[in-house]
Formats: sequence, structure tokens, C-alpha cells
Amino acid sequence: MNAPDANLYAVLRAAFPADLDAVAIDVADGPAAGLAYSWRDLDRASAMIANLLASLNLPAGSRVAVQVDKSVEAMLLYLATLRAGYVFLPLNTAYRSAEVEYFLGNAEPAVVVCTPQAFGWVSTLAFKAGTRHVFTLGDDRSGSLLERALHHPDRFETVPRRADDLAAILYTSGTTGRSKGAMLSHGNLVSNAQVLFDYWGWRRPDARGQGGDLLIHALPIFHVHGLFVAIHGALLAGSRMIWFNRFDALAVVARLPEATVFMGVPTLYVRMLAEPTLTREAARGMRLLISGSAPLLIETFKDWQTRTGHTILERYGMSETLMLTSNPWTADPRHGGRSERRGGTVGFPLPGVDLRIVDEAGAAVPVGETGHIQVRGPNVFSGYWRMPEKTAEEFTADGFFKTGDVGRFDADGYVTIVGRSKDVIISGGYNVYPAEVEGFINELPGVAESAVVGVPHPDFGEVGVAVVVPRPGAALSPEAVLAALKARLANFKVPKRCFVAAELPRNTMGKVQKNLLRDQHRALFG
Ligand code: MLC
Ligand code: AMP
Repeated sequence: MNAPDANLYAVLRAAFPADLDAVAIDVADGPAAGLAYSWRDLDRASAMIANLLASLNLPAGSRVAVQVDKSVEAMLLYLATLRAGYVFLPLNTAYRSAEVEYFLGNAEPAVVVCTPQAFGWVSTLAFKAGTRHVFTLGDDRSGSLLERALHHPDRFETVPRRADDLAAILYTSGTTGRSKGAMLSHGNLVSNAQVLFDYWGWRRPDARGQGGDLLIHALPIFHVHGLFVAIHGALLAGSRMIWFNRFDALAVVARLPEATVFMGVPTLYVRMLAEPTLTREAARGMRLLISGSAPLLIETFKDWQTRTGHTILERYGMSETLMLTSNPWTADPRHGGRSERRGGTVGFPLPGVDLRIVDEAGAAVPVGETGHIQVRGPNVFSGYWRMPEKTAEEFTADGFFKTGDVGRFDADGYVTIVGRSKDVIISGGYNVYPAEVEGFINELPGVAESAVVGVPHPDFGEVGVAVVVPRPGAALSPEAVLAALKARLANFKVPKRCFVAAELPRNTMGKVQKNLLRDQHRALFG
């Protein structure tokens, strides 16, 4: 299992179809709209970038930090980093300089790739963090990365990696303190990709290129869902992708008739429902509509059934663990032959995933009762980058990772997520940690303290609302607080509303009663 041939790219490459000239990716939007990439293109272009990376003579285990707009070339850079044996570190393009400065300082990447527009400020931060190589990559194939890669050969011998060698670091914010880098190995990624390939019944095209799945890829590629679950699935199946750089509900619905698989966070499903063009006819060829990253409302689940005749398949995962549970796509002998995709649940633990639900003392709770979800398996990360104490806190003595999610098993074995013990808001599929946002608010002049809570929102599922207490004598305007936050924080983390209050509600222990604030503002967005 830990042989030196476990490079994820090698596994994906072995699954490419025999006809390398078949179309692998059809670009649907952006500057490259209308372009098609063959499987050979993916192999050759990733080889050229891998050769460029290899020519830099980086130390083993070097991180390649990437903050670029979504494009096929950005995906090729991911594949190239795997091939060259380095560690891919994707960053959301919404992150602003204070956030990027922290990530680069913490990860100390050897290479940073940013957009041509951001080169000025990103390169300044990168050089400060000790990075020696900064390249640019635009979504129109501009920038120094491809210019340099063009001078390199289009063949590359993928560097052997062992299953426990690091493949990627994904930063996830923390309930306390700064973000933590979840370290994912080649083995974590390969095992989860193979399990999902099988569990979701991905269909490979036949020798004539017929009958395979076709995925619409419309998610960002700096997080688990778009980068790993979607891309690995399609590549392992040798399936074509229709590639959107940005999610546009109308445009995606227009391409649905060609597709068989779609993956989205709930907001994407809500927005597609708002398009009258979403009909049974439009969705007639779909085999799998997968939702995850945030809770799918039962109304959305039912509305999709009524409108299209299709039942969305909900699954559950995390950056630290990849995918953990899934509803079945077809009758599953492992679960008494059940094929029902049960709305409101996230399905069964995936094969190989040990999932238990425990009480405060760590004892398993009976079926039907709610407790903390803990997991173990080949998909679970090894720890947080350079944070051994944080890592130790998040694992139990017997090696289970504490997800921070709260849920229950039903009598048939389906898992339902009922809440979170961690203080996090999940907004449009992105995690927003109130502690981080409060930290930024509390640094603003005139602010004594603040609390950020999540409230329901029809589009994003949940959004943040800030309640801010001014220092004595200070005059604060909600607009000024939000404008100041926008300049410093990724836009999706900025609360959608802000209120100025004389004080925060506290219990007798002095702890802020966020539940009261949540109740007070619950109906803000209808
Ligand atoms: C955008 N905005 C958001 C937001 N996205 N606000 C809150 N939450 C979000 N998720 C705000 C912006 O701040 C901006 O406000 C305004 O909306 C328009 O910005 P935009 O960039 O034009 O938005 P749009 O392109 O419509 O993006 C919405 C979205 C996007 C839903 C398409 O958020 C998205 O792609 N979400 C998917 C996230 C994802 O892939 N999650 C997977 C994580 S992996 P203003 O005020 O600045 O104008 C994971 C593990 C697992 O969780 O299990 O999968
Ligand atoms: P992240 O840290 O961004 O990877 O987000 C992981 C978190 O998203 C999990 O811990 C859950 O809280 C949440 N999540 C993912 N999928 C689902 C789902 N299907 N239902 C409810 N919550 C989910």
C-alpha cells in the first residue's frame, strides 16, 4: 500500500481512455469558450508545467501555492504539481492581502502562482515569506507560467510518491486562532477517489467513446468539492467534462441535456430552480445530481424531484477527511439493497470509512440519538501543517478525527447532520468562522466587542450578521464597519448586515448568548 508508485497523477493517468485524441474537456465560458482539450493535451500540457517545476530544483516537499481564477490551465497546474511530486496549495481568489499574507507566511511555499493583475501585491508578500519563484497565470492563458512552460518538453516521467507522501494542503479557518492547513496525502486522495468512483457508479466510455458519463464542472477549484471530488471522478472515469469557469444558472441549465453528472453546493441547485428553462426535458439525460458542502434544504430536494423527476443525491465531507458519507446511487447490497436517496440525510458511511456518533464522554450513542460525529479511514488527513498540538486536540486516543459536526444514525443506517458543535457559518458552500470575522471587527477603531452569527438566507442557505458594540464615546456606523471589512476580508466572509448595539447578551458565566442573537435576526432575509 505504501509502495513508491502511489502518485495520484499516475493513478488518474492510467485511467485515461485509449483514444487520447478524444475530447476530455469542452470549455463552456470565459476567454477560452469553445476550446476543446483532448486527453493528450492534458497529458502534454501538464508535462510541460511539471518540467518547468522540476527545472527549479526545489527541495522535496515544496509547496506550490496557487491563487488564480478558474481555468483549465489552473487544473493542469494542479496535475503538474502532483506529477512533479510537490504539494499543491490552492487559495480562494476572494482572499485579500491580510489573509494571503498569513497563508504564505505559514506555508512558506517555494512557488507562488497568482493572477497577472495581483502580481504586484502577491509577489511582495511571497518574497517576504521567502518564496523565490512567483509566476502568473490568467484565465485567458496569459502569464509567465505558460510562457516559461512552453520552452519545456511535453513528456515527463511522473515522480514516484508513496501513499503517505503529501499531495495537497487545504487551509480551513479555525474556530479559534488562525487558519490551519489540512495535510492530504496521495493515499488519502487516491483512496477517496476510487471509493467514490465505485460508489457512484461512474461510467467509462466504451472503446468507441460511447456511453460514458459527462460531467458539468461549474464549481470553484480551490476546495475539495470542485478540485478533488469532481475532477478526480471525471478523470478516473475517462469522462468528458463541460467546463464552466463561473457558475451561471441559466448557462448551466442550457448544457444539462448533454450531461449525465452534475455536482453543486445547495446554492447552485436553488439558483437553477429559479430558471424556468429547468424542466424534465432539460434534465432527461442526467444520471446523478450530487449535492454537498452545506445542508440541502428538504424543499430544494423536493422541488427538484417535482420539476425534473430527479432525486438529488446528498453526500457529506470535509477538507480534512474528503468524502465521508453518501446516499446510494443505486441499490446497495452493503445496506440491505437500499437504493433510496433519502432527503434530509447524507446517506451511509462510505466503504472504508469508520464513522461513529458519540456523547460528550466519547461513548457511542444509541441509534436515533444525536451526538458528535467522529471518523477514521484511509481518507482522513494526517494532521494540520506545523500544528502538532492542534492536530492532537482534534484526534481521539484511538485515532478518530473529531469532525465538529453533530448528527445521528437512523434505524436503516442513514446519517443525518443536525448541527455543528464548532462555531461556523456555511454560506453558499463556503465556511465562515465567526471568530475570525469578529477578530477583524474588534481591531477596527471605536469597536469594543462584536459577535457574528449565522442566519437563514434564501440564496446562500446561511449568511453572517454582525452585532457590534462601540467603545464609550465612539460613533460607529454599520456601513463603515462593513466597508472596512470588505477591504480586509474575502467578500463571502463579510457579514451581510451589521447592527450597532449597546451591549451583547451574556449568560451568568459572561459568555455571549449567540443563540439569542440568532433568534433575534432569524427572519432578516425572509
Ligand atoms: C458570493 N458571495 C457570497 C458567496 N459567494 N456571499 C456569501 N457566501 C457565498 N458563498 C457574495 C459576494 O461577496 C458578492 O457580494 C456577491 O455575492 C456576488 O459575488 P459573486 O462572486 O459574483 O458571486 P457568485 O459568482 O454568484 O458566487 C456564488 C456561488 C459561489 C454560490 C456560485 O459562492 C460558489 O461557487 N460557491 C461554491 C463554494 C464551494 O465550492 N464550496 C465547496 C467547499 S468544499 P458583494 O457584496 O461583494 O457584491 C467543502 C467540503 C465538502 O465544503 O463537503 O464539499
Ligand atoms: P470544509 O471545512 O469547508 O471542508 O467544510 C466541511 C463542513 O461542511 C463539514 O464539517 C460540514 O459541517 C459541512 N458539510 C459538508 N457537506 C454537508 C452536507 N451534505 N450537509 C451538511 N453539512 C455539510
